[in-house]
Amino acid sequence: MRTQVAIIGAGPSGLLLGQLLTRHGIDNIILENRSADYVLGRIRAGVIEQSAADVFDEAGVGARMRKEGLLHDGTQICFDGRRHRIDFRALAGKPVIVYGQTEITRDLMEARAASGATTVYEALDASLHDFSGDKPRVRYRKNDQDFEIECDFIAGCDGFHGVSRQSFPAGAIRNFERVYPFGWLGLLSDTPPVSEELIYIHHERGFALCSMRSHTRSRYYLQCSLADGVEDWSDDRFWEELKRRLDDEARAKLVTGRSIEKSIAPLRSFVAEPLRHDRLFLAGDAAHIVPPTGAKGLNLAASDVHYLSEGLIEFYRKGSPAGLDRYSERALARIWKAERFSWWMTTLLHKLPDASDFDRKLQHTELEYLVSSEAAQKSMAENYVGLPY
Ligand code: FAS
Ligand code: PHB
Repeated sequence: MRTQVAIIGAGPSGLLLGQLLTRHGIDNIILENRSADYVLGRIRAGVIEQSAADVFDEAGVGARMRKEGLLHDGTQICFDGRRHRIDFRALAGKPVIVYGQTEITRDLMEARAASGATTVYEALDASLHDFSGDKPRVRYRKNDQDFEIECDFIAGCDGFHGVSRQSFPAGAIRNFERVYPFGWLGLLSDTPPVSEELIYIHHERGFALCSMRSHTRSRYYLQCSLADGVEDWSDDRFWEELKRRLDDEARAKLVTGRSIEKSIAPLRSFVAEPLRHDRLFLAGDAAHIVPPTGAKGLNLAASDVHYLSEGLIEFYRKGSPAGLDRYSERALARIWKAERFSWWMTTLLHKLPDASDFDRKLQHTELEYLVSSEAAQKSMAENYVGLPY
């Protein structure tokens, strides 16, 4: 088989890149080692920046998001049992869109199927070859048969545990990482949200987040120990712990119900540099991970793909490598700012196990400063709604 761009991974990054390239007449094949149903079954991000929404529009997959997504003009920060609103519209001039990653992925899958572009699901043991020359190749196995794809470029969109970043030659990539000593226990339920906007809660028992997918479907998170397994958390235990961390008004409004999904995600900050080795590029979680506190993971994937697709389109349309040569530096500039913000939100809001009394006083002072300073709120708002591309 031959294509122009071989994409590894059919998560949001791979599907979005594939859709943009296809719309510009650039042939591409996506290899995904899981089934489409498995990919759709993963419950992840919920908040879309306007800039990412614009990329989804450009890819022709923004219609349902614009119709069904919820526009949020602000968010709530809760500590000491009191809520404080951060007004995105007033402080940063725009809202965010609350729309589940699952739905974006579904929209991208449907658009790709309609375009006739090739996605190979359950493509196993992908291996990347000769990407330092001008004839890169990707090999994979499907139904006990071996296949090989010749291509011009390989886009590694295969997430943190994928094969692409691991395929960089030894010494050709540097990893920067911070692992947090706690996880997020997430629960999805067909119950009405406790408030119109998201509530980020700093509590002595641990962080909690009240989010949503619609007016009838809620998404909640509790900071939990990394020693916890999902089996340790019955629905009843989850709801009782969440009630302890909610303020009085939210506790009174909380509607509990059966979980339709429950999972624990570890939290880490991670960046790989550079994002390119000759004809192999990294985008999305293959290149970086952020703690979900700042709702940046999916949105960074969108900006990476925006930059990379621009470079590839310029290469095929004008024969210029300039955009591809700038990709890594351009993407990393925005990635590191999102890493900073996600780290700041995480250390501000979570119960930090190894914090001294001084650290805890400083954390509380940071919260008090945020809710009492317009300048501090403006900084949070401009980062939360998304810095410019
Ligand atoms: P993804 O990991 O989504 O997709 C990579 C794809 O590549 C997967 O489908 C995988 O099966 C495939 N793949 C892997 N190895 C392969 C191989 N060798 N061959 C072929 N295919 C391969 N972000 C937020 O903003 N908010 C959140 O609340 C949030 N929660 C998250 C919870 C979890 C458990 C995780 C892991 C991430 C979460 N994220 C969250 C971040 C998440 O939304 C990512 O940023 C987003 O999925 C990035 O998309 P991709 O880069 O496509 O990576
Ligand atoms: C979610 O709804 O899944 C969500 C929202 C905001 C975050 C993280 C996750 O910061």
